[in-house]
Amino acid sequence: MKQNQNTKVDRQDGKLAMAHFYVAFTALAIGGLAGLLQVLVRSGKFQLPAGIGYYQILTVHGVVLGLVLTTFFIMGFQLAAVSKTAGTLTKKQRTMGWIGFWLMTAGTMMAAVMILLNEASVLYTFYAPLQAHAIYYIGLTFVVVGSWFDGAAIIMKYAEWRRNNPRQPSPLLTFMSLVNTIMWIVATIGVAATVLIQLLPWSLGLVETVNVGVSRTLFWYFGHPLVYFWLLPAYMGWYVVIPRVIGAKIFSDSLARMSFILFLLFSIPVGFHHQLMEPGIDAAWKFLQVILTFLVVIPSLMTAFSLFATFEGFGRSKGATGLFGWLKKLPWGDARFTVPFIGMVAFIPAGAGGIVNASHQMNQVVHNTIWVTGHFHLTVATAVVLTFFGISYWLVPHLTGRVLTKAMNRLAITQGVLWAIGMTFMSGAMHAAGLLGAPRRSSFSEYGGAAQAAEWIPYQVAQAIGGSILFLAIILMLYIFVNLAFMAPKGSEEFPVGETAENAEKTPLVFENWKLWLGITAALILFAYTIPFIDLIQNAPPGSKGYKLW
Ligand code: HAS
Repeated sequence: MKQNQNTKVDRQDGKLAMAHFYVAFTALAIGGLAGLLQVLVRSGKFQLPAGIGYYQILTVHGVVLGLVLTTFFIMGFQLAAVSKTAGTLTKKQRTMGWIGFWLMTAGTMMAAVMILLNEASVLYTFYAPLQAHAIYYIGLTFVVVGSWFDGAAIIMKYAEWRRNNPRQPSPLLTFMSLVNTIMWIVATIGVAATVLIQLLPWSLGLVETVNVGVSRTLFWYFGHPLVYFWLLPAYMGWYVVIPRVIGAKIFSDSLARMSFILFLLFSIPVGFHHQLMEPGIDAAWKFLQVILTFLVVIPSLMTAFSLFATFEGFGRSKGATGLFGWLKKLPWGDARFTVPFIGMVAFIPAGAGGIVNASHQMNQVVHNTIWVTGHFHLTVATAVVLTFFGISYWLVPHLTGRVLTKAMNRLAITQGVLWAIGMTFMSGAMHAAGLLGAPRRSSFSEYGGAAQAAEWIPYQVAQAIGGSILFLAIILMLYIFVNLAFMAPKGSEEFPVGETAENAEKTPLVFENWKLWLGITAALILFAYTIPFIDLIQNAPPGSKGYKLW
């Protein structure tokens, strides 16, 4: 489909997206500082001042980076992408977006205050029986409900576009934003259920106990699609933006849509792969969800295939020869390409690690070790976040009417390279220490004796070195963000939207058949979860009274 490359995101829509980015990058500053403190504490060479607890800092880090930075960035990016490709938001749609933004911001403040008061040191997964102050749960509910308002704006724009353009495939970026939004809404029903039906009444003292198995299962019903909610906007950048940045075409519009639909279908009924070591869930259901997990790997393999095809096709069109000759033809001096590319390279070992995690027997080796922390620092904290940074390098100046100068572009590449070095140390050491059995989510002092800890000290030091380099990279990123938002020279920066290769097949309309896709999604969820939930509720442990959710 032909895109008008010169269309700019409307100024009002740009303000809405930028509001989301201000919160996202403030979260990066706070969460990054908490991360630095954590690796220093884990190295055993530093103690937190003023009675601040390790779990308090860990909660700040996880909530602020894993939930706040991501949700605000993603919603801001998707709103801008929809406005660019499906047209300026109507007043009603924009108002929905603003309501969403303010609800999410209010919720974030509520949760943040509770964490700072040490009333909610329950980590970003807030598993029962850890209990937080009710205001923390209410705050998180506001964040989720706010994101639904943002999502409603995206859905409304898509519906309007389809009405005005019958029997035509929607613009690819709009389609992708819509799929990610639908997946998010379906997934957040799980977390909303555990918070509103279980955790909040329990925290308010209305009930005495909680069915922990049910609450963890509802959390992971949400928790795995959550990681794809982070990933899909990065894939939007890889499929649609990167081809335009390097001067190539999108390999196949249909393949891109197909992979997004597969994520919608298979990302939700797989939460048990986070619970493989837990009692209360029959092994047969775990096995089924492991199979479904391997199915959700397929769209990532399709993405890798498509990206290799785009890069190789482009390189060969420029005269590249040999197996990897195309690598030399890529625009290494352009931060909009190089920084997300580092993310793609990181995603190869990251994905392989995910496959290890999902393999039931191997999960016994790595579960609850710091290997898992290493895994998610390569996935979300490198592949995804570096792509978000790469997007910011052109999107922020596009929205603020400024340009990415040569000096900022150089600094941005330095930022990406520093990130790669820091993360190689930090995540590499986490993977290695995890294989030696080092636990995750625990501070140095809780390792159970110096002799045991001694084995892991070199790895803790490597993590501290890596974490400190990463913190430098965060400072650079924040500096570049402030420059692009407020100081860079005025001008016009392109919003790059790729076009499909001329010889690609026509996109079939079946991808827009939501009755079909939502129907299959619902059927798979019901199949994978109904009986296990009945089991968990009927066979709740002794001590649960009356209604077995508590
Ligand atoms: Fe995961 C735990 C399985 C992907 C995030 N994961 C986590 C946790 C997080 C997380 C946050 O089965 C911890 C949760 C907690 O707090 O407990 N994960 C997987 C699998 C995948 C996977 C099978 N995870 C992700 C992504 C994440 C993420 C994406 C965030 C964005 N994960 C697990 C499991 C656990 C888990 C278990 C529980 C562990 C436990 O025991 O607790 C797959 O989706 C991965 C598929 C990916 C690929 C890679 C494709 C490569 C591409 C790049 C192409 C590169 C190019 C450049 C073209 C198959 C697309 C080429 C250039 C050259 C020069 C070569």
